[in-house]
Amino acid sequence: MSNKTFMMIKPDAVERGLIGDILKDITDAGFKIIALKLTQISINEAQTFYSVHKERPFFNELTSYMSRSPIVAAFLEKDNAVSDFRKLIGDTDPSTADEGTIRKKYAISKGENSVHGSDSDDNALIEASFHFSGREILS
Ligand code: IDP
Ligand code: MG
Repeated sequence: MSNKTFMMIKPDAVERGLIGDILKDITDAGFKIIALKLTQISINEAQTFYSVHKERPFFNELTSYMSRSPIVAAFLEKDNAVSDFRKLIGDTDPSTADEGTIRKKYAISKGENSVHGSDSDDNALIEASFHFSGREILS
């Protein structure tokens, strides 16, 4: 499964009308969209999705932000999808992200950083399964 990754367009970017721009950057970079939806998660779902961060000082800020308005969830396919997507989005903090990366172009802050990208093949599958049923994923 090393050719798939999961991503989200986060509330700050959906609120600013950036869904189209960000999806274009992703497909221009060679990723194929194999599942896609506009949705909104509850605070409880945000706490589950980000449970690995539950001891971090920003956990409450992160989970209220991620549940405050709609997101776009997508499952993507490309060779080396996880690492290539992390390169495409750049550092967590836009102030240190490389020029041309999605976070450098669009993110507001380290917290409101416009996009999520899975950090491993295992997490890509876990995160995609959180948002998509089998029949929503193209093969
Ligand atoms: P990543 O999204 O680049 O993998 P993580 O360290 O896994 O970064 O953190 C998950 C998310 O938590 C980040 O994308 C960001 O939205 C938020 N976050 C991370 N560090 C901070 C912080 O120091 N303050 C506020 N929010 C943060
Ligand atoms: Mg992470």
